[in-house]
Amino acid sequence: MKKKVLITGIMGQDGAYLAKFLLSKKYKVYGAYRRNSNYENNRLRRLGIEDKIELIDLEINEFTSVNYVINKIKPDEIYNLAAMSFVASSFDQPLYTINTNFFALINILEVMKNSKKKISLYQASTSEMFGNSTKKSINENTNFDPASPYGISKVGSHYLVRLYRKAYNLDCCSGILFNHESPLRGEEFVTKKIIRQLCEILNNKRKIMYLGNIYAKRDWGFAPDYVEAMWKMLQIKNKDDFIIGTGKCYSIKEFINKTCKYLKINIKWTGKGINEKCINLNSNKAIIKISKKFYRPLDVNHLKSNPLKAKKILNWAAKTNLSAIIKKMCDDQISSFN
Ligand code: NAP
Ligand code: F7E
Repeated sequence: MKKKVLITGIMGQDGAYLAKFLLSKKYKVYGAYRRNSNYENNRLRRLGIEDKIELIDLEINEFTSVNYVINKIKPDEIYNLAAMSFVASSFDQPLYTINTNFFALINILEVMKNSKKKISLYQASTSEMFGNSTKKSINENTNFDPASPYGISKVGSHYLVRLYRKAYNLDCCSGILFNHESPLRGEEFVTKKIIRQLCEILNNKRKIMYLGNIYAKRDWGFAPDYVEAMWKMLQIKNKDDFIIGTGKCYSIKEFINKTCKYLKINIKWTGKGINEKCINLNSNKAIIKISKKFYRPLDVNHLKSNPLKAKKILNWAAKTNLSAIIKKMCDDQISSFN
């Protein structure tokens, strides 16, 4: 019989890639979504899997809804990916963020605790839990120091999963994933924003883009590589938490330089701080300026993973480097204009 899986946040970047991956592993995929969303840019359709998934309307913050859906499907595995995932917005909507990212998980864990069937759970933890850790590279033993309501909501969830694993012997784990990007990345995240807006500038659809802190560094991987790591975590017998990343990090400015190189836009940087600008050498005009609007009340300046444990125990390592990710995202963006 086919294994059954329930994915919350199925309409998001990771939900879509994970669904595609699990279909290739012959799972019966149930996708939980919220009915009132706008699905113009339906990622499941973009991956050609929309018709292969059973979509289920689920209110993750309503215990009765979560209880009903899980007991009806009786999944073998649950991947809890639904979240208010945009760190900047979490400063404006702290309560909503904590409701979605923390309290909803209690509903799932409580249903699992009372279920006769053994269900395995994957929880989407994040490098944001480490905040401005002073460690040069982060592993599973690094202390948490979250720097946003988003980070705090995810630390809480991370500890909930550990608690239910230890106290009730539930088969659950958390993947501590560093930033991962793809052509399906949400428009608000910095990689997608940079690529979209630079492609628009190249195609004379836009004159200028505004960014915030371009000196923050991130460990960027490729989302399809990372969903495989999620699945691998649920296949091991003794559940544990794993860091998933590339082990390399780059600043936003370096990301821009690499993207401009791929798009063949000749640039130079001038000025400092809020007056820093990126000039297009062909037109001699500024194409990037800094705006305070995109600064966060508190930012995470440096994130680099040490994914050794995942390599040793899961035999998982990131396959796609940053230049390859930029190429895929730029090619997809350019083709969307045609
Ligand atoms: P995403 O594209 O923003 O997708 C999140 C999904 O959650 C969306 O489908 C969204 O629904 C859904 N959602 C948001 N609020 C909800 C609510 N109140 N009720 C039900 N569903 C809700 O995020 P992602 O990049 O795929 O990330 C997946 C998970 O991994 C998230 O938990 C994120 O926090 C975590 N994570 C991501 C990264 C990363 O770099 N991508 C790294 C570490 C951890 P709509 O489609 O209706 O908006
Ligand atoms: O910001 C800086 C910004 O929004 C990256 C989520 O998937 O990964 C993601 O969170 C950096 C930050 O991602 C702009 O200040 C500068 O330092 O792309 P981002 P994030 O905050 O790292 C983690 C692992 C998650 O778990 C999250 O769910 O870029 N930055 N200028 C900017 N960021 C944005 N969005 N827009 C700017 O204009």
